Amino acid sequence: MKGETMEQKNYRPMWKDLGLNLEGHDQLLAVLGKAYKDIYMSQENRPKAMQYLDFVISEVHGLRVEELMEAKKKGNKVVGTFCVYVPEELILAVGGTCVGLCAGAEIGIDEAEKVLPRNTCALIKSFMGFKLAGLCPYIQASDLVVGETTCDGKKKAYEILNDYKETYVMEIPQMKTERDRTLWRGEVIQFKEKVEEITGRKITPENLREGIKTANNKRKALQRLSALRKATPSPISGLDALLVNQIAFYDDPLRFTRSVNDLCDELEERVKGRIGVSQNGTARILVSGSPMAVPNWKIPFIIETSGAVVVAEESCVGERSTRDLVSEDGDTLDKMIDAIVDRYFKIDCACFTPNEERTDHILDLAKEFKADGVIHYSIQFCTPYTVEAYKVEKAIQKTGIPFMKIETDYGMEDMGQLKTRIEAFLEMVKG
Ligand code: BJ8
Repeated sequence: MKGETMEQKNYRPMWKDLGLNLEGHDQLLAVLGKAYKDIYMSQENRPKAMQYLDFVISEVHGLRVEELMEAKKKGNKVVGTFCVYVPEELILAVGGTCVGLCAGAEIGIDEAEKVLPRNTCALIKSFMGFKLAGLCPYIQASDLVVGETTCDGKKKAYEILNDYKETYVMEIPQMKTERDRTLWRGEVIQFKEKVEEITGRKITPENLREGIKTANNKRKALQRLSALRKATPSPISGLDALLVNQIAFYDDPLRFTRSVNDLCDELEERVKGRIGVSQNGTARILVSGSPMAVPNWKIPFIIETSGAVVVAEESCVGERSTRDLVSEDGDTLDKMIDAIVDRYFKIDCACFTPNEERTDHILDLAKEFKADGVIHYSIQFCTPYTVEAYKVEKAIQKTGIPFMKIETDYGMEDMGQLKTRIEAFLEMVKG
C-alpha cells in the first residue's frame, strides 16, 4: 500500500455491492476527514513515518476494504471482532483476516437507539448504529462476526445484532480460577472448530505456529513503540501513538508490523537526539480505562491541546492488548492451544472480578512511564470501568500521583467543560 497515489479511487461500486447506505456513508467519510484534518494534521513535529498511517486512515474504507474483497475471492475469510479476547492466531493460521468492528463515532446512534436503551455505552451504540445505518464496510465484508460475553451491554446487544448479522458469541469467564480456565480452554477449542468450519481449512501445528508468530511480531512492534514513549521528551504524541494502536485492528498484520518498526527506527533517532513532540517539563499523562476505538480521539486531543502529552494508554486499544505474547515454545497443536489460552487469560478487563492485577498494572505503568498524572477515562454508562475507577483512584492516591476521573460519550457537547476540567487538573499536576 505504501507509495500508492493519494488520489482517491471511486469505491462507490464496491460500497454499493456491500450494501452500504451511500448517502450516510458519504456523510461519515466527510466527518471523519474533517476530524482527522483538524485533530491530526494540525499537530506539529510529527514523525515522518506517520505518513503511512495518514494514508491508511485516508483509505480505511477504500483500499483496505478492496484488499479484503480480493482476499475473499481467493477463498480467504474475514472475521470481524469487538474484543481483544478473540484469538487472532487461529484466524491467521487459516489465511483469514481479523478486523476490529468496535466503533468510536456518534454517527448512526439514532438508529441504534431504536433498538437499544439510550443509556447504553457509546461504543455499543456505535457498532449497532454502524450496522443498522449501513455505514461499516467491515461488518458487511465479514464472513463471521464474533461477539463475547464480557459486559452485560455487549452480551445483550449481540442478541439484537444477530437479527441483522449472524453473530457467534464466545463465552468469556468472569473470574480467573482453574475452573474458569477450563471453561475458557473449551471456548478456544470450539472457536477453532468454528474457524475451521467456515474456512474449510484445518488448523495444523505448522499453520498455527505461523499465526502465532505473525500476531506476536505485531505485538512486539507495538511494545517497541510503547517503550520508546518512556523517553523524556516523548518522541511521539499520544494522539499519533493511539492512531497506530487503532490501525493495528484493521491493517494487514505483516505490512503494519513493518511500518511500525520503521516508525520506531525513526523514533529511536529522535530519542538519541533528544527530539520530542513537546518541551522537557511537559506534563506526562497516563490514560487508563475504556477502549478508544477509531475515530474516538476526544480525550487525548483535549489533553494534548492543553499543554500535556499522553505517554501511555492502559486500555484495550493500547497496552492491554499488546503487552502479553503467546509462547512460541509449543511443538504440538495442544501445547500451542494452551499457550493461546494462557495468553488471553491474562487480559485484565474490568469485566473480571476480582481484578487487582489491573490496578497493579496501572501503578507499574505510572512508574515506568514517569507519569505526572493519571486520567481515568470511562465511556459513559460503561459500568465495569466506571465502577472499577474507584479502586484505581484509591490505589493511585497512595502514590501521591494526581488522579482524575472522566466519564463521557462520543458527543462534542461537553468538549468545553472537559477542557476546563482537564486544564485545571494539569495546573495541579504542574504545581
Ligand atoms: S477486553 S475492555 S475490548 S470487553 S466500554 S462495551 S466494557 S460498557 S469494550 Fe472491551 Fe474486550 Fe474488555 Fe477490552 Fe462494555 Fe464498557 Fe462499553 Fe466496553
